[in-house]
Amino acid sequence: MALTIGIIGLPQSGKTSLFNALTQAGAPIGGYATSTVQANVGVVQVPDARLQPLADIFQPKKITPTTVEFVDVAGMGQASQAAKEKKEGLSAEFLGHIRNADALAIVLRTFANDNVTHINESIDPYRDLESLNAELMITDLSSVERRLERTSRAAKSGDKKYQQEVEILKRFKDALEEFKLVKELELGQPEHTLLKELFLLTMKPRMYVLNVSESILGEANDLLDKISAGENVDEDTLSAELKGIVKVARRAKEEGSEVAAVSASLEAELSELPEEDAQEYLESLGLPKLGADRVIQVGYRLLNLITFLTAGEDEVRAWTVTQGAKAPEAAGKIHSDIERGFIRAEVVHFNDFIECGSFAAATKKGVLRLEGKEYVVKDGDIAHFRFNVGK
Ligand SMILES: Nc1nc2c(ncn2[C@@H]2O[C@H](COP(=O)(O)OP(=O)(O)OP(=O)(O)O)[C@@H](O)[C@H]2O)c(=O)[nH]1
Ligand SMILES: [Mg+2]
Repeated sequence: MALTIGIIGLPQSGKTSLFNALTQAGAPIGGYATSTVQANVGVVQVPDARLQPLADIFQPKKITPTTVEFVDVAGMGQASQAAKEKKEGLSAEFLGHIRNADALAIVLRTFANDNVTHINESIDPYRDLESLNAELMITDLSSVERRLERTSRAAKSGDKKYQQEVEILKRFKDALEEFKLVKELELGQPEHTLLKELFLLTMKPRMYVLNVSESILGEANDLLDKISAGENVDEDTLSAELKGIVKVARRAKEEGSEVAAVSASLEAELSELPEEDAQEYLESLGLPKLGADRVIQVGYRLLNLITFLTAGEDEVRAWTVTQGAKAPEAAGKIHSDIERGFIRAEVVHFNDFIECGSFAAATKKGVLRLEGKEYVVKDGDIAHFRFNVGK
């Protein structure tokens, strides 16, 4: 189960640069609006500050972080004229890459660079976001309308199930026509069931990645922090770019999306250096730690994922489960046999473990517990599963 984050945005917004910063894949970037047609796919390790302290204790042969996959696709805003006239939205090829993404990272150009064409001519990340949203909404609208046509026909038989579906689809249609994201609606169980089949783009959890010039990266991050903390921001004194950032951040807060600022080209260059050198260079510029790491971590959170750990002399390892997963499901990530033969889990939270320094000390202190099938795994749990496959 590779969880995937789709990187989308207008042409020349820095998607491939971000992809390279994230994956260190060195995919070719374009200085001209010819847009990547082929998708770039890469798997990245999720940085986790808990792995090293555990490794210091266990001295394992191997340290294995958990991973997320990123897909970098062609720029949007270039839907063929024919498709636009028919109001079909995005091309089938583009959709093929993005329909199955579990979340979206939406890259918004906020850097000035006279050598790089901007299809909307000026720097305005909020306007660009609106135009991207419009395309996503038109695409969703066409999926919803097609389904509505089919369901309406079926509902004529008087079947209650279809009638309810028609009601739901109409609600989606109205929302999209009013320029709302489907994810902004209040959704109950019947809606969620239907949404599983519709793969709507405006339903996906999203993160806005403001791709800023390195000269304003520090300020951009300060602003994002202030807005997320609900502090006041005096907009009058801000430059046009920073105003744009504030608008995007407010919108993100309102709709429950995440937001991050990076300098994609700087980070793509830095990703080719050894990590320590990159970190040192950033510090010499007075910049915070790598934004790419933040994008990975935020993406991971967006997907509603949590990490549990296993630790021993062979390996210290991070594993991914969905929030709410119970102990046997977590065990199944390691091996299906362990899920099948699950007996109990020995669980100690990372923080407690680090205080104790060993499993023996944790047991003595009573922070290492035995948990059963119904135990809901928490982020940062260190687990050891007892199982019996002989059954
Ligand atoms: N100054 C500056 N230039 C950038 C930044 N990010 C990207 N660029 C430049 O913008 C151009 C386009 O970057 P890409 O990463 O190829 O953008 P893209 O969104 O993948 O472009 P398409 O795939 O063609 O849609 C390249 O010349 C990059 O060097 C940035 O943060 N600052
Ligand atoms: Mg590209």
